[in-house]
Amino acid sequence: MFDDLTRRDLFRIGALAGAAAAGLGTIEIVNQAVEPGPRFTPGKTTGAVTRVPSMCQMCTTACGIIANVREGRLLTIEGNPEDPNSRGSICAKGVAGPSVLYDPYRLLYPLKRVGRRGEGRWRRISWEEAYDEIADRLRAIRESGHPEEFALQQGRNRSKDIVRRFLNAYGTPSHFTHRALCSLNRRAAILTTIGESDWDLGDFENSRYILNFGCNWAEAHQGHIPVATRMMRAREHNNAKIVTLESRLSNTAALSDEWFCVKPGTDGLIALAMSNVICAEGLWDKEWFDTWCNYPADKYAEHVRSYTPERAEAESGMPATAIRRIAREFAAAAPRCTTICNRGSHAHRNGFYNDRAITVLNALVGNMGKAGGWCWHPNAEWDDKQFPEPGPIPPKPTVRSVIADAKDWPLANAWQGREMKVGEIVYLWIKERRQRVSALMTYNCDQAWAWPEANLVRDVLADEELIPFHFCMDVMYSETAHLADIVLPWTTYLERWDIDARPPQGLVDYVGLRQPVVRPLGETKDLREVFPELARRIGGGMERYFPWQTPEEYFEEYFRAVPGGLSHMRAHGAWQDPRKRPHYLPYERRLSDEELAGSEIDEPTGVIYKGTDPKTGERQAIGILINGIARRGFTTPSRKVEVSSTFIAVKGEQADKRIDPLPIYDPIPSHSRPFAADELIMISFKWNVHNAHRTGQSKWLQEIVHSNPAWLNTATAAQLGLSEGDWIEVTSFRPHDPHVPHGDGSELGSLRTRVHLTEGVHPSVIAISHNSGRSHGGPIATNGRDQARIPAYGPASHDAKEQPWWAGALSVPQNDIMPIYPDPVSGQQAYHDTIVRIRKL
Ligand SMILES: Nc1nc2c(c(=O)[nH]1)N[C@H]1C(S)=C(S)[C@@H](COP(=O)(O)OP(=O)(O)OC[C@H]3O[C@@H](n4cnc5c(=O)[nH]c(N)nc54)[C@H](O)[C@@H]3O)O[C@H]1N2
Ligand SMILES: Nc1nc2c(c(=O)[nH]1)N[C@H]1C(S)=C(S)[C@@H](COP(=O)(O)OP(=O)(O)OC[C@H]3O[C@@H](n4cnc5c(=O)[nH]c(N)nc54)[C@H](O)[C@@H]3O)O[C@H]1N2
Ligand code: SF4
Ligand SMILES: [Mo]
Repeated sequence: MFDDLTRRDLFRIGALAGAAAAGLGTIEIVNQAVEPGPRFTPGKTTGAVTRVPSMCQMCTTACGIIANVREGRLLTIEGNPEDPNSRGSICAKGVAGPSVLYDPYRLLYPLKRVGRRGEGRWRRISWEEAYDEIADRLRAIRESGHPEEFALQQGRNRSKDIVRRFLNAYGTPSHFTHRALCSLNRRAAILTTIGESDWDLGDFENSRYILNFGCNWAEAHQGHIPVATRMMRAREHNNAKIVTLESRLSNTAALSDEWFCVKPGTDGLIALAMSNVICAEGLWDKEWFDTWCNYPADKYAEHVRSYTPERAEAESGMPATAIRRIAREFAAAAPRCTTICNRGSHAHRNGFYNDRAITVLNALVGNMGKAGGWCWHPNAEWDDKQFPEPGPIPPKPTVRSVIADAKDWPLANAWQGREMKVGEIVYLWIKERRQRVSALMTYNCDQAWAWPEANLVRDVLADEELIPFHFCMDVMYSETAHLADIVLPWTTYLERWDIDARPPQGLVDYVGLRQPVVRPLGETKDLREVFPELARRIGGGMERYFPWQTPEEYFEEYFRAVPGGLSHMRAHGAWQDPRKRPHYLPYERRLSDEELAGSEIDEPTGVIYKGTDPKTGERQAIGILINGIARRGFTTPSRKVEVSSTFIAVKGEQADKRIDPLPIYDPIPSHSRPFAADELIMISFKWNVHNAHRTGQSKWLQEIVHSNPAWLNTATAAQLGLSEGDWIEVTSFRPHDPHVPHGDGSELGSLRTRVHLTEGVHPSVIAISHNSGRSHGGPIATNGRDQARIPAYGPASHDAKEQPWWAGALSVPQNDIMPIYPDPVSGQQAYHDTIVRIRKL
């Protein structure tokens, strides 16, 4: 069943799985994107419609959009062809922006709680009153000499400059992020291996072979539309083959030429087995590996010898014959072949090693930095040297934060300036009183629903002793807002300003502008207004870092380097420097005489040093001598691809943990024993039409997907006597793992749900999507459950009395039974490793 399936088979199974409906949406959008649309005329008005370019933020991909606005009202949203990343395409979520902007259950006015925290009783207050109370609280904490006791919890924030500025000006390092819940392992693996970037950008459009380890690019991925459109072009123009390893028949699997249904947590083993085949059969680019890697190819061949395809088959379920065949095909397409991976491979207890193994698979075939190969760009956003943040810049805080430092995880904060933070332990550690939090601001985040052990998060947020003051800024009422003392109504992405850009799929960086396309509704405000005002009221010198009167003034300065400045950006939405070239083969660049002047060469290694690193005070490497030529090399300590990393081994020793310097397969302890018949591995996934909390209140998107039954394999269901739609109880367990907090194997919790039977999921897996189970936010988000009338809802909510037609549809909060489960090396939350037992009800 899970052997080599053809694409036709997959579409058939897709239809059986019921996944094809959403897949059709994806296919249409992708095809539509193949040819970019005509250049639009900036600011041109057709009839009474004005076209305003901006950037989407329905997910973090930040595609360029054009808003069609008539008489101050947003009508429709389409793609901006001038955005070099998304090139005129957007997805269903992007199109649904108006349903969020005009959601009747949006928060339009500030609120203060009356009664107990979490009781849900609110009084509408003025901004003046909100500012006064917040500023008084924050001033008192700052003046007490413990600024770290003010913490900010954020999620997928795209206004980093203003957040950083405020926290630094205040002097608090207690900045809690979502990074460890999201992409930490992938980033840590890439930084360890190539140094220069924490994000790989396969050159898909020019590729001939794409090997996908657990990335759902047709529905999710941080580069969703830019990646998906390039994949489809590669297929059309280069006859590229796409092979996907997935534990579930995602729409990406359905769009691939071949899909292999793998057991969770085994992608790294498969990559090592493929490496074994490539080495053993001499399919490698040995010369490239020996030139550019810090570990000899022959020794690597020895290292991977025990990872045989047969062993990988036994653990992953992917047939050894297929592992051999795919490895050969991948190597034959080199250098125009690349891997892609994401949370499917890395959001695991062993995810750091998995992604290291996948990354090094590319080095073996010598495709790194080459056209059609595995590429990257040093700027994951805009070029901050070309676009420096307008001064005055506040210094970094000098006090420490126990929680933000998270020293138990050696790689969490290993890279200066790229602090990963271990977000999933924050509320546990607050509960354990490892650090006092006197005031918490929640911004752009619904941690009470999106974080593992969401029950624990809610308990801690509700406890006024643990967190004496909590204010939350959000567009919509959320599970987290429900547990605040003050709620501030935030503008949507369609009413606010940002400088933004994402890792450039075309390998040339660019810069974009998010600008208000309509006036903010009600009394909503953005941080760019709120933080300067709070800084002025808190005083004590903070205010001097906010000299601008308006965001326009600030962005005039930020976009100075664009010819035409802010007005160009307002008219076009994006800009790319025409002098810049794609970041191919950066390591081969010859160092100039000027660069070499005053440098010294370390004879045994060939590393070229010049001056000292201002941050570390150590000698600064600038290049490497390769066959007598001084080249730039990789920006790792050895200036080569670090197949073996001393850096991580040392980091491990410092934290009393062993980290293997080489990519290895580290079996997940709780998966390595025989399972009882009712035991399964619970995984999570995302739908193309949802972006967690952000889209939960979009009527247009909820109409399409508003439920999350548990996917179960038909064969597994037959063994357990389950039929389609049956109710089950799912009980989860913490891992049996001394490296995990409270890793004693104990029971965590249960939820009741119904099963959806499909052949499109691994037999040992139960898959539940993260789009449902909301308990607050009005009837659209909660399938009719929440009828509370919050005094901050707009007048339109009074007309929205009718229930949505899907009221009562099944909707379960997966994170209530998801254990806190950090990868012991990095701190990445393992979202796909939980052992559960199921019982028919
Ligand atoms: N079970 C499970 N849990 C997961 C995941 C999973 O796959 N499964 N994924 C994890 C991942 S990868 C991440 S990054 C985190 C993300 O977790 P969050 O960062 O909490 O997720 P978001 O849905 O982006 O919601 C953030 C907040 O943004 C607000 N928001 C800001 N601006 C706007 C706007 O303009 N419009 C709208 N509609 N809302 C806005 C929303 O109201 C919301 O409160 O969740 C993690 N949690
Ligand atoms: N529509 C939509 N798009 C989004 C987001 C969203 O919420 N919705 N969120 C954005 C964010 S913040 C992120 S981090 C990205 C995440 O983007 P992705 O990582 O691409 O998406 P996920 O759904 O988190 O996980 C990918 C897939 O891994 C599969 N999987 C689980 N375990 C394994 C395994 O062991 N091996 C393999 N091969 N597959 C496995 C799951 O079935 C799932 O489909 O998406 C971004 N884009
Ligand atoms: S991929 Fe994300 S940023 Fe792009 S249009 Fe869709 S929701 Fe918006
Ligand atoms: Mo994420």
